[in-house]
Amino acid sequence: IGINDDVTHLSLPVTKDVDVLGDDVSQLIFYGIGSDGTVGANKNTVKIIGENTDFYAQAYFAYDSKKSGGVTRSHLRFSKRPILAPYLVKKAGFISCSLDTYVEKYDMLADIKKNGRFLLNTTKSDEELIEFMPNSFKKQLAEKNVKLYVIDAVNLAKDIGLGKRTNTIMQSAFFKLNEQIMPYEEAKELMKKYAYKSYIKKGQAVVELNYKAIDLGGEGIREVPVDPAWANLPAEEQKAPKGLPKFVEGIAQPVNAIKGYDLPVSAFDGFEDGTMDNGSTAYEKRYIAAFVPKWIKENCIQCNQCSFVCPHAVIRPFLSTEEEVSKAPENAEYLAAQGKGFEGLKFSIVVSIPDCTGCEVCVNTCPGKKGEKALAMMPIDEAIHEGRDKISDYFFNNVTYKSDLVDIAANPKNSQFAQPLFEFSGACAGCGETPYIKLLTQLFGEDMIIANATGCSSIYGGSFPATPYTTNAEGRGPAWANSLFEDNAEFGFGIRMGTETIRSRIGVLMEEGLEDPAISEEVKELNRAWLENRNSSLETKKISKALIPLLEKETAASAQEIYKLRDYLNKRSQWIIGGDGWAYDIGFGGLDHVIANNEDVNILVLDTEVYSNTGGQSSQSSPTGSIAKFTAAGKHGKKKDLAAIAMSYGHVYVAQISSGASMAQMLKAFKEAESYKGPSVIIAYAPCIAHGIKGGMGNSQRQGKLAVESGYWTILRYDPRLAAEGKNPLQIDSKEPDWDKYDEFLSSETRYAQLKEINHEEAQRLLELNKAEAQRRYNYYRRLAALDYSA
Ligand SMILES: Cc1ncc(C[n+]2csc(CCOP(=O)(O)OP(=O)(O)O)c2C)c(N)n1
Ligand code: SF4
Ligand code: SF4
Ligand code: SF4
Repeated sequence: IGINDDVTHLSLPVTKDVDVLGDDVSQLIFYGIGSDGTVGANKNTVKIIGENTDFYAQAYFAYDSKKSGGVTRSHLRFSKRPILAPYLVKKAGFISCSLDTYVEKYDMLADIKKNGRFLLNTTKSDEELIEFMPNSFKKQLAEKNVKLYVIDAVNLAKDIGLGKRTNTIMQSAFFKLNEQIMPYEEAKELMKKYAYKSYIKKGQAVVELNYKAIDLGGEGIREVPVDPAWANLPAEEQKAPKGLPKFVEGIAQPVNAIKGYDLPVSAFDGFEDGTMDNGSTAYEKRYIAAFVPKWIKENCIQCNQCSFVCPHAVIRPFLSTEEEVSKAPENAEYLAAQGKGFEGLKFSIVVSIPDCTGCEVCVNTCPGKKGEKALAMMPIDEAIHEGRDKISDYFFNNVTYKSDLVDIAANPKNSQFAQPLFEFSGACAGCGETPYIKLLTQLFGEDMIIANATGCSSIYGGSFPATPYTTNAEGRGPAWANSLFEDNAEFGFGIRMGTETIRSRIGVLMEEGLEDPAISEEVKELNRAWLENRNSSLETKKISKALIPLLEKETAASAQEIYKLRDYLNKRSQWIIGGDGWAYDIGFGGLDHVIANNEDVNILVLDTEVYSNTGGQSSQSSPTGSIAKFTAAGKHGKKKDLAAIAMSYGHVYVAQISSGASMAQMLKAFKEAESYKGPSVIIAYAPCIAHGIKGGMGNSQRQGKLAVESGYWTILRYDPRLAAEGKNPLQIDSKEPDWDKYDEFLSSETRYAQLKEINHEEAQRLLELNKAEAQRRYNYYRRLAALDYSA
């Protein structure tokens, strides 16, 4: 324990670790990718060894705060004597690493013993690997006389049909290389026994796949000879890019390299209050995907759907001018841009290779041409080899966004020409929540203030030192803060009241200015325009642009005060965001109180139908029969109808949306909610890893579509402005459901499909109730939508 306090000089010096454990203690570290199952496999390993040998076991798991795709470290010890040592392993005899790009990112060998063994999962050949490993890594391998083993678990898993799950293969490889703990054949039998327990709920087929993975893990290892001459390699030049923001260089990068512990107190100078620089995720460059999409331009219809659905804002359409084309890397690809106003521009779909999670949502959504998709996955090594990361670097940093050429809010295609001000978040690959937030920032990001409830959206939204909320070329972007789980609606409401109080002060000053002969006529004209259009984002944006430079020259006290308050001239777009655990349950009282008031706030509920962030506990949004934590045998109660509750007020704008079902309806709902001068509630169906979608999260958008087609989820909009015109305010936007597809939907998600296995007798009854409830809700909306409002 210690602290390097170079500010108050009250340091507690950090002493060197002392390792008092003998060589008879096996000390191991496993580097994994968040949600790849490494931690789960290690917990299993601890059970296997702890329960079946006379070894004592110690395990400690360290994570970052990415929802998935971050780095996990499992610190394990096994010994015949009781283990009296702090948890973090500092002298490992064996280190396993599930992702080869970590070799460049983390100083993993700092913690390996002399003569230790290092196991790496890589698709690279020996030659490619030797070329790829940085000198500092090779040098340590040679100096510490480490034995280097590799296994291509990625392709082994793919070949046997396990997709991206490499954890069991890596676990088996670990046992093969650590027979000092247990003979491999015995370990193999035990691994199979424990795999059966872990996976039988998912069916015998999954169990069999894991058996195969266990067999392959022992067979697929090869040793890569370490050249003793590597010890003499010169350390590589530090390639740190120039001009990085102070926050990124001084804090974010060391923390991301797992060197945050070494930071002195002075590194936090200027950041003492916990604020972060915007857009820090753009500097992470995680390279976590094994496969990334490539654009097949011949099949592209320039629809921008890939960009719309990408949960990570990684794939984007760019429009290049001739000049931008001339400066681009040679192998950049283009089509002639289609669309009014795009004459002379070139269209490209570009994937930011280092930020891609490989979720495949874009590929699965791409309509392509005549049945041929315009996107296909390719190995990331190949993409890098072809220089695709350099191309994306050029586009993302040098080609400007041409959003002013179109009305970005007119349709989903246009919306994607706007810069997302929420990018590269640490949400799970394929997350169903993030496309909603991304689109909001494309539409309103410049003037947005977000109050965020605790939940997944607060973790991927801002976990120190990473925030995906970023700024545009003019330095404008969303302001974001997280208060508590239980008070978020009130928190956002309070921010709105605060900003409006300041804007009211501007109004008073402008009224005063109109009477002041010292103020120019030009300024007065703009003051009048502002007073008339104070609540229009479009108009206030235009007015402030013209007014601010003029105010700078005015000497009157009122004008100077307005100049000081200039950040508040634009209408603010106040958003209150959170999950269903917040909105339906713990923050419901506050949400209800806020919508009962007639303030102009917009509430977005990211409805995963469970408390996703804490591992999938049941909420009032979870439907009957769904399996979640606390309802392991299927939920008996009903799903709350939040939309109906909100509609019952009459003055609240309400929408239910599902991006997979209708991008256009989702866009419409966002626009209407923002323009409505009262409270708005949008409930967004968000597929989540907690649902156990068959085929994985690459199908999240397809699932959102099926949910609506089958009647499981109804998309609708309730606009009180229509009632004022004598029209029915409620419109159901989905077609009459095809109820025959209902079972197809339920069977395609483990949260329902499993019920038949674990609660067979109840399954039919509960799932029928689930469907009956969906039908009741749909019929209720239909009746509401048919009411006559003309009288
Ligand atoms: C008062 C309180 N209770 C519990 C928690 C722990 N907690 C943090 S996030 C979360 C779940 C959030 O679920 P939800 O609102 O559905 O959002 P999601 O994670 O699904 O996006 C819980 C229970 C907390 N932070 N505060
Ligand atoms: S694979 Fe996923 S993260 Fe990568 S570009 Fe496609 S949708 Fe985005
Ligand atoms: S979704 Fe497919 S067709 Fe549409 S723009 Fe993207 S790559 Fe082109
Ligand atoms: S909502 Fe689900 S998929 Fe998205 S980040 Fe949270 S746990 Fe992952």
